[in-house]
Amino acid sequence: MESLVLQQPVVIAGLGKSGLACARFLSRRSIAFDFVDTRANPPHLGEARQLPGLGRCYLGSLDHIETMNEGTLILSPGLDPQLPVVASARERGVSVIGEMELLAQVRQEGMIGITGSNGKSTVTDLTAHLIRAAGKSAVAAGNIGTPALDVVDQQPDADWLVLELSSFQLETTESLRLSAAALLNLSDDHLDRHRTMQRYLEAKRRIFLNAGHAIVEQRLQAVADLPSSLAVTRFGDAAESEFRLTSRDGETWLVARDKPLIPAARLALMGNHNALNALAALALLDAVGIPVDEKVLQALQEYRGLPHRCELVRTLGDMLFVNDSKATNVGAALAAMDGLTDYSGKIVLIAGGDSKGADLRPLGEAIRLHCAGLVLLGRDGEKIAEVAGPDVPTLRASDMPGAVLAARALAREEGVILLSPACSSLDMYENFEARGDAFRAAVEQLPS
Ligand code: UMA
Ligand code: ADP
Repeated sequence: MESLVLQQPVVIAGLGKSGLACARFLSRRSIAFDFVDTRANPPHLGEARQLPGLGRCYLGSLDHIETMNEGTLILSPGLDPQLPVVASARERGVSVIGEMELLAQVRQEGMIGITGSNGKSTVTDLTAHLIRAAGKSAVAAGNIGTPALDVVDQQPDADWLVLELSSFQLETTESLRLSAAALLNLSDDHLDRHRTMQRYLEAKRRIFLNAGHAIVEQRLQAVADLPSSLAVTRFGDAAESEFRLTSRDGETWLVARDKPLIPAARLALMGNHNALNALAALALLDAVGIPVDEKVLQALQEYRGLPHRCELVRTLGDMLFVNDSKATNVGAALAAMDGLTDYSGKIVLIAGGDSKGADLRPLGEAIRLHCAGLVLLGRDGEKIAEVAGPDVPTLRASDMPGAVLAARALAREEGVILLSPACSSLDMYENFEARGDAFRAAVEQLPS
């Protein structure tokens, strides 16, 4: 195993998935560490206590960080680097890093990174799937749920690590060397933490530090402010994009460098936003020298996507039930409504939850344009009712079975009942998966 030197003391802040992966990584390298967590009983305490190398666990507050005058603080993504206790440790000379910075110390090649407000998991998973179809080994990791530090040690021979990188992870990353890095899109999200869109963008742009090739949604090229030395491929629906959607004989096609690839209608994925995601994945392969050949295009068409992202869960007569529980921000819900072009005006939207301080007005416009009805569920439902206005037929529900029944009551004979909440689920559910599972269960209960 390579040698890794971290200045002692080493303290891991946060004992979630990422913190535990950092601990295992250090433990395997015989590097001593302590833990600190604001929670009295953080999720992975039991497992962490078994690890050789663990010193002490300081639980219930981050106060222990105040005793650090040197050393390394490994911050979990859920903790804000701007917290006063962290900022002052940095000022005292403590090195504040995150999981991806540790990854950068042990792997410098064969890595692709993907960030953006929406579509990261889909593009990450799809890119790994397409690389495998091209005959190379690839593992998806990072924010998608499998910590990168587990993967790098368990599958060191993988040709490619395809990393989903959140703004939270990028904030504490300096040296990651990505062969190709994609910025998919940018819309209002996580402003409760980043405060301004500018700071949110600054975090996302860090994906291009040291990158070999940038893949950027065409409209974002200007704001991404890329160094002129960096090779750039644009994707989007405008003519100047190297990877673009183009209308040919009334059909939308995916086109790469003027070569038509396949009609978008052949994708198993639903919605225009997913056709853009497909272009981003193809552009990433192209950027790292993997040819977009017949095998890759076949695998692209067969790819059905991840659960909870515009996932068709049932058809009843001419009524579709679509689970888009992962739409935890306004941009994602807009993409779902805009993307279901054949059903505009016939959508009954189930929305609400924790809106994370977002500007909901664009959601109101889309609801008025595309929806036959609106069902509100969760904390910020009334804020959505306000932006949608009085002309949209609206019902309120207190649980998911009630929401699905209310949506049916508002729906016409044909159309889509769409769970695309535009909000995080955490006011009512453990996570977006639990919310999506509750939707699926309620839909399955409906009599045929
Ligand atoms: N927390 C505390 N006290 C602490 C430390 C954390 O209350 O001392 C809270 C955080 O505020 C947060 C929760 O615990 O509400 C989880 O934070 P964490 O840093 O422990 O998270 P992990 O379990 O390590 O999971 C993280 C990512 N979570 C976050 O960024 C919040 C996971 O992304 C990721 O899959 C995992 O690492 C593996 O890399 C999840 C996520 O929600 C899916 N990401 C956000 C998003 O996609 O929008 C960015
Ligand atoms: P992320 O990992 O960035 O959260 P996901 O692939 O998990 O992205 O999708 C999250 C949500 O965003 C889903 O509701 C999905 O339908 C929607 N979505 C996916 N791709 C895009 C896109 N390119 N633009 C806007 N919304 C998207």
